[in-house]
Formats: sequence, C-alpha cells, structure tokens
Amino acid sequence: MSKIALITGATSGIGEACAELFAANGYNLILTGRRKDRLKSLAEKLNKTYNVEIAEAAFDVRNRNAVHDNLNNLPPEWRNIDVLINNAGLSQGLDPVHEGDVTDWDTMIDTNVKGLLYVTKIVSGWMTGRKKGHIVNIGSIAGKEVYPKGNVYCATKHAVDALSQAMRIDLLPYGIRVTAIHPGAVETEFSEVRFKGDKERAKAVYKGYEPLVAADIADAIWYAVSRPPHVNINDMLIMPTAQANATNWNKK
Ligand code: NDP
Ligand code: 8X3
Repeated sequence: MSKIALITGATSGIGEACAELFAANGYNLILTGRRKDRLKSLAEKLNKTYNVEIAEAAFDVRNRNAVHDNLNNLPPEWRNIDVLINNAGLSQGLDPVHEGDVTDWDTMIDTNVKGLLYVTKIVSGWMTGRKKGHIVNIGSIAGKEVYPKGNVYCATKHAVDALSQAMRIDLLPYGIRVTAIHPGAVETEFSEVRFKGDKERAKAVYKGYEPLVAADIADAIWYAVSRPPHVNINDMLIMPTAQANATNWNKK
C-alpha cells in the first residue's frame, strides 16, 4: 500500500513543490490550504500525472474547530499518515516592534505556532497509535537568528525550532521521527504575502543574487524522509550560496 503524506500550505511555494515531489515518488497525499481552487487543480494535475490518490481539505490552520473537523472527517484509511509536513506559514509586515501592527502579530502567531500545533496534536495522536511516522516542521533562518524588524516573525520561527526539539523528546517512545528544515531566502509568494500584495517590494527581496527555489527545499525534505528508518535528520539549515546568514548577502 502506498504511503501517505499530509502537507499543510500546499497551494503555493514550498508546500506545492513538496506535493509534486512526493507524488512523483508514489505517495498518496492529503493537501491542505485555504485556497480551494488551487487545491483542486493541483490535486487533478498530480492525480493525472502520477496516478496517486489525493484528498483535499481546505481550511484555515488558525481555526481550531476547522482543523479538528476537516482532519477527523477524512475517511479512516487516510489517518494512516506516514509523513506530516507542517509547512503552512507566513510573515506579515516588516516593522520595528514599537510600530508593529498587532493584527499582523496575531496572524503570524496564530498561523505559524498555534496552527502548527493544532494540526500536530491530531496527526501525532494517530502516529503514536501506530508507533510510526515522520513530522517535518518548516522553520526558517529566522528561527535561528533575529534580524532588524523581524521581531514577531522571528519569534514564531524560534518557537517552531523549540517545538521541533520538544516533539523529538515527547515522541521518542513511539519511534516517530521529527525533522526541522530551516530555509534562508526562497523565492515564493512569501514576500508578496509579507508585503500584502506589493509585488515590486516583494521582487526586490530576491534581486541581485540567486535565491533558493521551492524545489530546493522539497528536495531537502525528501532527503530527510527517504533516509532508512533508523536515521533521523534532526535539523537542516539551508541557505542560498549568496546569503551567509539572516543579514548578509553577496549581492551584485
Ligand atoms: P507561500 O506564501 O508561497 O506559501 C505559504 C503557504 O501557507 C500557502 O500554501 C498558504 O495557503 C499557506 N497558509 C498560509 N496561511 C495559512 C492559514 N492560515 N491556513 C492554512 N494555510 C495557510 O510561502 P512559502 O512556500 O515560502 O512558505 C512556506 C513555509 O516556509 C512558511 O512556513 C514560511 O514561513 C517558511 N519559510 C519561507 C521562506 C522563504 O523565504 N520563502 C524561508 C524560510 C521559511 P493559503 O493561502 O491557500 O491558505
Ligand atoms: C523567511 C526568510 O529571512 O525573510 O523565513 O525571514 S526571512
């Protein structure tokens, strides 16, 4: 029987690239995200191209009841999840803390931390019952360092780093692997979302150097997931060659 991966935030960027790569490797997929139309067209494409089965679940990870209902309403056979990729996340704004927008803070904390926890609680419950599974959390260089005006986004990704370490301890008796993947700059819709649709400002983030692309991160996730069962990749920090850390670039 084919393995199953649940990917949050599969409608774009890193999540979408993971969906493609895992489907190419024969995984059946549970794809989630808020944009139903994108989930539907991605599911149709992957089903047609790779002949894998896809379940779509459109919900907002910030909504605890929606997470609960959507996951628990999956047909029982879809609960045998082998890999959970906690990828849904975002940044909103780039402001010094004294000028920060409190609504932006709530959105980031509710999505990147609480949403990840809501999904993890349910899926890890199923995994512990089967005594197997692999959870991959998408952190960030922003979870390893802080940078000017990154305050709350950085705090949420530091939380993802801490939670990944904590999950590794709590889930140890059940043989569940936990991997944290921390990318530097990846050109996706991330900056357009951060700057609330300002395409020019978003484009400028990736100007003058070669950023990572979503497929680079999917490739690293696949590496971690495809190791033999006795090997766990705890933590990976993946940067563009032209980015040394959160603040230093080699731009032309
Ligand atoms: P994208 O904006 O391209 O993708 C983000 C995904 O998250 C979308 O599929 C979006 O789906 C989903 N999402 C956002 N909010 C919610 C929500 N409330 N409920 C459900 N799904 C949600 O960005 P990336 O692919 O770059 O981001 C993926 C992850 O990688 C994020 O956690 C991000 O923080 C992290 N990351 C990104 C980096 C980068 O430079 N791009 C670097 C380091 C980490 P929808 O809108 O349909 O709900
Ligand atoms: C996304 C990368 O540097 O904008 O996590 O925080 S950064």
